[in-house]
Amino acid sequence: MTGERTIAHLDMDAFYASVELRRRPELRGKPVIVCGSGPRAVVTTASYEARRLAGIHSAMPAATARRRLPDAVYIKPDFDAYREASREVMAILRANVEVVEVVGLDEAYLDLTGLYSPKATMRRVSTQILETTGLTCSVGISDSKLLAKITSELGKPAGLVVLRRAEALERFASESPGLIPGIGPKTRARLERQGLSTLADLRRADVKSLQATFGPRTGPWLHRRAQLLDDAPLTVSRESKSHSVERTFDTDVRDPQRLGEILDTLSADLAGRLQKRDLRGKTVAIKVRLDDWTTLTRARTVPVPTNDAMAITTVARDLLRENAPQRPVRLLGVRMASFDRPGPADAENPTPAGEGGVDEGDGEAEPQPSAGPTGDGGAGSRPQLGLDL
Ligand code: DCP
Ligand code: MG
Repeated sequence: MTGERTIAHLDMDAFYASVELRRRPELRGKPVIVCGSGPRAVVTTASYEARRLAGIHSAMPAATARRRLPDAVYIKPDFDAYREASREVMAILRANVEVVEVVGLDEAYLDLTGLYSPKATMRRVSTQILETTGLTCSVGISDSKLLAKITSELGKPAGLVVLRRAEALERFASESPGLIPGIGPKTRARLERQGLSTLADLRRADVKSLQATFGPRTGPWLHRRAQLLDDAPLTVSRESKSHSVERTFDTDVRDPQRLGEILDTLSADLAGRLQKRDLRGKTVAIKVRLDDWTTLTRARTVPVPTNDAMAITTVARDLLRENAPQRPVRLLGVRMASFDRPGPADAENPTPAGEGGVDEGDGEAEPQPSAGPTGDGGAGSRPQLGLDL
């Protein structure tokens, strides 16, 4: 990538909680916590009031939240509502900006390179989101995905911050390296043991010694990240490249025959969508998430592009048979990719990136057991090993 880029990162504020408040405005101003009720439930979202009052945050055990803040309003997650709200938001982004990378349900990167006023564009987008959906978001504008993501945090909630790399280097010099998405507590601790406790320290560190300590990929990656350099391109959302349908069950399903029938239904649904768009694909994939959250995706390519329900479910059933789940299944999905012509960028079917991906299994709408840094652009520029993501 050459030349200066302008990238925005947009992240919805307290997303699930805000969607809940939209339909229950009488709760505004109260601490609101969205979480399940089971013994292992975690907080998915805490409203800013709950964060301020008691430091409640995503991924905290729900039991801890209830102990700290028994009088808060506790709401069970309603993923359909969050998906619907996400769809509205992402449609607005796509209507305003050509290159949009959706990450999960509540984040996106936008390429604003060459626009006359990136800030004015993003102000317009945020206003439109607020007017159309009643939800607020925060936006960071900078030179890369990495910096845009860090910058969007600075103005939360409802902020719009522009921060270019030169300023960022100064501003964050004495911050912990943990500020960088992808540098988790374990890496931070290792860095500290090397005497590298700030970004400035890390910036001055010799790349060879980082390499010796962290390995041939992670060492140079850390060195580059410390300079706040990142040239990862935007990955335009997958929905134009593939279509998928998936279903999370109310209770986990074990019976192979029942799973087969569900695949029939999902395949028929998918075929209908493809037919409506006159799309035929060659790669059929299934996604299986087990009750312990392990997620498996398997794909198979057929010789002739198809959008026929029978043809799809035959492949899907084969894939399931060959990869028979060893535990109860909580989610099943079917996906079609490798179309015979490029699909239209499709704001009607914004299966969020990462949801139902053929080759990835996170970025989900449902709470993750452990909340790692999200939206870092995935594989792009990040080493796969050595970091506690
Ligand atoms: N989420 C989740 N489990 C987590 C983290 C997040 O289910 N461990 C869900 C709920 C959040 C949504 O993803 O509402 C977006 O995550 P963010 O990290 O962007 O958090 P919020 O949007 O809630 O708050 P913020 O205003 O800090 O962005
Ligand atoms: Mg958010």
